[in-house]
Amino acid sequence: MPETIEIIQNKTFLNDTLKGLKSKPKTLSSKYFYNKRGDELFQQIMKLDEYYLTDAEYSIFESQKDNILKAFSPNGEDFNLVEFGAGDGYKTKVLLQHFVSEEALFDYIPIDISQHALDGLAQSLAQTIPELSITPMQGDYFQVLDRLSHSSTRRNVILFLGSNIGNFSFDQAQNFLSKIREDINTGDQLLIGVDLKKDPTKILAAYNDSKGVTAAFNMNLLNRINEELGGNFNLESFQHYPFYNPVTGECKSAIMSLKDQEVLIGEEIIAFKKWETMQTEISKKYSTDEIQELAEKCGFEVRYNLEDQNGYFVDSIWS
Ligand code: AVJ
Repeated sequence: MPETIEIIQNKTFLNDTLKGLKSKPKTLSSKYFYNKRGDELFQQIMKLDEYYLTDAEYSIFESQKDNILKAFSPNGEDFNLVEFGAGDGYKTKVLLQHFVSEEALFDYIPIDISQHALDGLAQSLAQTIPELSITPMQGDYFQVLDRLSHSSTRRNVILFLGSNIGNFSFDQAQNFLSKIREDINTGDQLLIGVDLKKDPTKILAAYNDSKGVTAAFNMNLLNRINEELGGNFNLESFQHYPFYNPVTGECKSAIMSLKDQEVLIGEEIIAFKKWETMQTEISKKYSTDEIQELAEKCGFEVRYNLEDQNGYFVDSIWS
């Protein structure tokens, strides 16, 4: 990456970080989790027994792939399959493989802010599903969507998987989905993966696994600040602290200070009280009624709710 871009990006990272740490209560943005180490740790999280979300959505795709294709293209119409934040495509491959073997007419358009992630995905798909027509697009979701809705007469089907919607509060989710609604055309559809409210112990375990992978993922933010912003966080005097509120469905990850201390970030000093927290992430869980409410508020109609056999997770198809 050219040096100037790197400096600009670090400037945004620095500004966001200082702004969050000067807020009350302190926050850090989850969007900075995903550097190289963060990507690796997230891959490990998806393989943990306690992190049930990935398996649940995978099994929904395995058992419902035919119904999903029929929902997207009831009479064999061609379509764009647009994925927001495609990542490694582990679950999406189940659908892609099936759609290709059914000779569905579609172009797979993964969108990601990371060109690195897109390159890896395109490469692995070229090997596993060589017949697939794929057009990766790097950039902001809405810019790409806007371009697609205006340039193509094809139906657009948007995938937003893995409970990524959970990183928004209800209001933020409503804003995000309303913006999608404004950008798309009639007949377009959305498939959105949502983690359901369930036994709080089960949810909390998914964000506080026994191997400490999620703790390392969360605390990696402090490493990143140390390395990229000249911080001096001592990781020993902070602790991963997730907590779940069954009323709001919000599982929040935080990092807690274990003593009164001061931390230097570049030229700035940030003071922490013992037991003070920095909220790093929200992973919101929904009931099916709340999914219905969200869809209606954003101008969508819920067509299908596809649940896994344990009732942990739902892939909701909207039009
Ligand atoms: C990728 C945002 C869906 O919130 O469950 C996993 C990220 N954080 N473990 C989630 C995550 C801690 C994950 N999402």
